[in-house]
Order: sequence, then C-alpha cells, then structure tokens
Amino acid sequence: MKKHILVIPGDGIGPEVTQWGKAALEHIAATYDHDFTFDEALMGHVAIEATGNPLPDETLEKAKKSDAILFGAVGHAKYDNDPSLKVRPEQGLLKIRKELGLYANLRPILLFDELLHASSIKPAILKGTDILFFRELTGDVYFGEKTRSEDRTTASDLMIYHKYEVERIAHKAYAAARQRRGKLCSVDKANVLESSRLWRETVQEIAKQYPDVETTHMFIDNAAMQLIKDPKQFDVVLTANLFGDILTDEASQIAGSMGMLASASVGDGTGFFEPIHGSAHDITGKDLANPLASILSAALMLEISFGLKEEAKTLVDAVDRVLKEGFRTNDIADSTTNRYKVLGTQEMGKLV
Ligand code: GGG
Repeated sequence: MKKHILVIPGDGIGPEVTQWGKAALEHIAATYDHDFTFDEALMGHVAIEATGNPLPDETLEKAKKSDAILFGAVGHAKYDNDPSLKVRPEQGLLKIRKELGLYANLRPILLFDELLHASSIKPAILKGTDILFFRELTGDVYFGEKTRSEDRTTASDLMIYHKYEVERIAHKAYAAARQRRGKLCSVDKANVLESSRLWRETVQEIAKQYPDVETTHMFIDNAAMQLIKDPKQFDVVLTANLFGDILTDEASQIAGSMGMLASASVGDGTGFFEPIHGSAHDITGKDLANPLASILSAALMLEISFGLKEEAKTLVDAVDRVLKEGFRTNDIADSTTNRYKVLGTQEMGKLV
C-alpha cells in the first residue's frame, strides 16, 4: 500500500514521542512491504517562533495533501503564565481540526492487563474496562464567541452547538457501538445548559435509527464519578468538546497514565492521530516521556485511515509484550516495587 504521511511533532515532548510513532510506521512499512513516505511540518509554539503563526499556510497545505497526519503536542508554559498573549500554540491545533473538518475525536481507553497496578483505582474495579470515547471536536466553547469587557473584569465563552454537529458525530458513535457491545452513553448537562438540551434531544432522535443499540443519558458530573466508581458499565461514550476533554484526561488514570492514551480525529478529510497528552514542558528533553501513546496513535492510523488491521494489531501486541516483559517508563512504573525495568523514552521506543 502506498501512503503519504505528514508528521507534525509540535512542542515540548511532542518531537521526542512522535519520533517513535513514525519509527513504528516505518517498521510496519518495511515488515509488510508498504510504501509509506513522510513529510514534516510546524505547528504550535515552534511555528509561532518560526513564522508568527501557530498554523502556517504551508502546514495546512501539506496536511490537506497527505493521506494521514501523525501529531505530537502543542503548548508552552510561557503562554499559560501570560494569558494576555493573543497568539497561542493551541490555536494551531483548533484551526487544523476545523479546517480539516475533524469533528469526531475517538479516544479508546485501552487497558493493558499489565498496567492494572499502575492505576490508583483498585484492579478489581478496572479489570475488563473497554471504553471508546467520541469527543465532539469542532464546536462548543472552544469555537464559540469569546469576549472580554473593556475594563477586563468580565469574560465570556459562548457554548454553542448546531443540530447538524450533534447528528454527524452521533451517527459515527452509534455505528461504532454496533460493532462493539451495543451500548452508548451520551453525556451532557441538560439539567442546566440549553446547548446540552439540544444535544440530548438530537441524540434521542438519532437513537431511533439504532434500535439495536441501548442508549443512556448521563449528566457530566455523574459521569465523572461513575467513570472511577464503575468504569466497566461504559461501552461507547458520546460527549461534547469540553466535557470530552476533561473526562478523557480522567479516564487516562484507568489506563495507568496520560502517556498511554492515543486518539484519532476523523471527519470530512485526512485523519489526524495524536496522543491525548499535551506538551509537558516540565519533562521535555529529559528522556522521561512515554512514547507508547504515539506508537498506539500510529496503530490507530493504520487501522482507521488505511484499514490495515493486522499491522495495527502488530503494534498493539508489541506494546503489550514489552509491558509483559516488565519494561516501564517512569509514568507507569510502580515506585513501591523494584520488579520493573524503568526505561527512558529512547530505549522504550527502540524496544517496542
Ligand atoms: N496532543 C494533544 C495536545 O497537544 N493537547 C494540548 C491542547 O491544548 N489540547 C487542546 C485540546 O485537545 O482541545
């Protein structure tokens, strides 16, 4: 198979981990005789530094022409400490999602048995958890109008959804639920928010087209609690942009670490694959980052964008084997025991 892949390493630990997602793809190409070609582009803080723009035109053009995109992370502490800065790295990520029509962000909570003890949640509660989150990605407060009063003492972010935005991601989530355990839980805050009432009404309408899927609705506050109390109750979780962002960071603790969770953003155009973690400037350049989420993002690319299921499984199995052999990066090592072999980013990437 011939495919052209754009790699956007981004900021902080992005380049360190993306190097291994790309290496995994190269290894798969060599092993299975595929022809994968690669190009690279800037986004985020590094792009602002080089061009003044978090998403340069050149990056967007390359993205539109590629068959899939492997991305690292965006962000820099400088912007967090100075909220008055108008141009921010995250704007690049939001814009590329919008421009490529990437409205559905799939975040599988893949729980490797070997990591049952890496979580602070009891293994008996976690074992058997298998959740697929559908986070809406191009609406909500992320894209609604933002205001700040002249005296700078009042601010607002518009939480806005259009019916078609809920419909299109709901169809994708229902289609996935059909292929899985046939359960879909839609998460909202319909007791308080009008945009959530539209969300719930729309999901209820779409549900009628999928009578074989069992639909439930849950308020976000309850969902956050249920996720750590009884995660096995969930199969597909469908939710809005902000709620999905928060819930999946919480869910990463089920998988043992933020460093373990991969994601796929899909919609109208080129698929976009990235770890859910951010740029983690506190550990950048220290060989401490976990490259597994990038490798697992490469696996999602193989399966979702290229339909290469066996190749994707090869990568997931490689991660599983390395964990079974007792190798860990710092974030998933249990400091109370010395039975694990703790590796840096480079060694872990090479081993997989
Ligand atoms: N790889 C994910 C990443 O870079 N996250 C940083 C970030 O600011 N994300 C915003 C979002 O996912 O909505």
